[in-house]
Amino acid sequence: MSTDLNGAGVLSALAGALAGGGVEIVDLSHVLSPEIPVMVLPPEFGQCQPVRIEEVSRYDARGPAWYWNTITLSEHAGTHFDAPAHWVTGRHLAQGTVDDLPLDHLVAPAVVLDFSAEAAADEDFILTRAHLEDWEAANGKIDPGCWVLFRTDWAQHVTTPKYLNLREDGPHSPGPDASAIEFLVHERGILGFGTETIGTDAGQGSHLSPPYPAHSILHGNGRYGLQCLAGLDRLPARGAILFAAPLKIRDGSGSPLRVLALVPGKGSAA
Ligand code: 23J
Ligand code: MN
Repeated sequence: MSTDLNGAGVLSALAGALAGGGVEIVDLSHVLSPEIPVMVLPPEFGQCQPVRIEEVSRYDARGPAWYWNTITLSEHAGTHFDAPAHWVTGRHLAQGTVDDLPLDHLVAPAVVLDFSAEAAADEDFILTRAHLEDWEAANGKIDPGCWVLFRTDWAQHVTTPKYLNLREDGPHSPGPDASAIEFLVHERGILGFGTETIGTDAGQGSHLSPPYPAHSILHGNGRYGLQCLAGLDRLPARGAILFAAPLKIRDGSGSPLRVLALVPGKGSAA
């Protein structure tokens, strides 16, 4: 890795690599539409509203030369960011809402943990500390300050009932247990944890200890979540840089966003 470049040199090299294909951009976001599935909670709780898109005008009598829509969005609809204040464990933390996050947390490296085979074999696959230790033995240590992205290939189910996988006892999808998140937060110092599923927690995460361990432990420690990611199959295990900047909603608990990754391009030297 070159450490001999100053900031201007880094940016100039990046501009060249972007123009020349040495660095490519991968979109990790789903299309935000009324069809995208949203979180379903037990009936006694308030619910996430679906996305609404209402046309104001489209080159017609309502506006002859312009097209625009009014959108209605849950803070947790579609590909979205979870801030510490989303969870009760993070309610008193400084810089816990999306309008007041450290900017250097919004652009950060990512590692991608491919557990797609395990998730295909078991829709309730639980990621544990032992899995992370095995992953590190094969791929190297997870760096502090990075996003950990949990690849399950669940994004491919986004247009089908399998995405939420709702049954009488609630949703079924893979996710981490407390041992995995405690390891990542306390022993690896990660920035946040991203998933392809509807939440950072497993579908049956309410039955784990503590309930919803990813939300509880990540946010209680000032860490972030990303949900409903797509395109993780296009990222290297390490070396990507993520741009994940939520909307600046006053006191917002989270926000839909466009997540972009910079990755080495096909034409680039290793
Ligand atoms: C509210 C309550 C429970 C959960 C969630 C939201 C999410 O997964 C979310 O979108 O953050 S588990
Ligand atoms: Mn969320």
